Amino acid sequence: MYWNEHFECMNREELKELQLMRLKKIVERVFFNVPFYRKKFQELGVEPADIKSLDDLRKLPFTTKQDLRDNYPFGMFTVPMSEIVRVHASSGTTGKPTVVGYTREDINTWAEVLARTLTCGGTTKNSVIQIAYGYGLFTGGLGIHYGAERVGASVIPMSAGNTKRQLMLMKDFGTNVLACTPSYALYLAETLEKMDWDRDKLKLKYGIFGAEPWSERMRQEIEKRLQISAIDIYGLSEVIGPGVASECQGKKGLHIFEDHFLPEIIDPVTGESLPFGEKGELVFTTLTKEGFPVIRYRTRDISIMTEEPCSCGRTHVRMSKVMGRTDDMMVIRGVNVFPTQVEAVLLEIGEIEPHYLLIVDRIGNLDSLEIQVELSSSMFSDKIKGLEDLERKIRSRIDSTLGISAKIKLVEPHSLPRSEGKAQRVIDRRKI
Ligand code: DLL
Repeated sequence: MYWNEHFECMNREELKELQLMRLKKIVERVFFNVPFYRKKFQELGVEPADIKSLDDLRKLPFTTKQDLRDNYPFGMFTVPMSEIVRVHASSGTTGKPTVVGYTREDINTWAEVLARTLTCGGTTKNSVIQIAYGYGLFTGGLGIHYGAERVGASVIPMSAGNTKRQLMLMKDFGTNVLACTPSYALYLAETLEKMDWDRDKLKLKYGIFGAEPWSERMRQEIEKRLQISAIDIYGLSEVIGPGVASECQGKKGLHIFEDHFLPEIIDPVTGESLPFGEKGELVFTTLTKEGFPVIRYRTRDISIMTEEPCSCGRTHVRMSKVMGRTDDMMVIRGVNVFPTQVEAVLLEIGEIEPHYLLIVDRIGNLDSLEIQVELSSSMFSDKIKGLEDLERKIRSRIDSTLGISAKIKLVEPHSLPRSEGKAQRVIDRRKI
């Protein structure tokens, strides 16, 4: 079943024409409204009139998270703030978040691509959908919320957490679609088993899972334990949020909604475009966004694209499940975390050495983060009370800056391993 058959199943030649027309417009839009883009284009000697075919996309510069940081908070917007009706944010690589803005029309586009995504996953106007992605600056909760309303489903805006209550309402309200991160879905399954409920009390049929990497093995596990059909959905705040790509019930790759997002796979080292079938970094150009369009945004996510027709009839290209990252970003309980963010917090606090180790684990299907921090020699001889205060201070700063709770373990000076090359800052014990 399709949400918008006209666009989802468009003949590819026609689709390419539409993409080119939209690309020309968006290039003009950023060139004339965002000084950052104009300068970058001029440095490369390109201007909007040079875009005559889709291949000319390669003449355009890439955009990175660092560029967004340099233009923090609203420097990349193409409209005045009076036209922006919503702002979201995701983790930056250090202290400041990456900020994205939407016009009213962008919210409309977002609801459209999410209506497609949810329909791919089995949601209809008769569904009762429980949204257990976080609501707030994170794009997951509100993004999917608008899509679900567009489809006409009955929406339960639960947000994340409160697991027993989630299950109680799931039973009482007859939820049949669950939208959350895959690790939270497993945690819900586990809690359900512990509560010794009869699974038949739940009407759950479909899962709409994403925002973090998960494997086929994990899918099988979730599908078996919750007795549902689970699809993978992909997106990132910089491009729009969830709604960039979605699996259909064929579950053989995620269809990228190409009438809105123009994808490329590049070699992350040389920046060369790679052909279909080759593994590389995903890059997106938004074709319709007004408030905050991006040109060739480097996602750092590794995937493979295929153009082969899909059994579902959608003509949009598919990307494989995300296979990794080209940087050191981790997703812990749905929150993007860069080791450099932790470092920035620690250095601000002082009293400790810039030696730290992040230990990520998955205990009972819940991600845990422990941060081991080396004390300075002077602090080491200090009183226990001082150390407890320090631990508390670090925990609360990490919580407020990264939006994630962590266990802090202060360790003796010189006790963390030193390295001669790249420091190993992360031990990830999760078996995804
Ligand atoms: O995670 C948007 C989203 C919300 C997607 C809900 C799906 C569902 P950010 O917080 O900006 O946006 O994080 C984006 O998360 O670059 C990937 O590294 C990772 N990611 C998102 N979806 C998937 C997925 C949202 N299905 C970053 N598989 C991306 C693997 C994913 N990684």
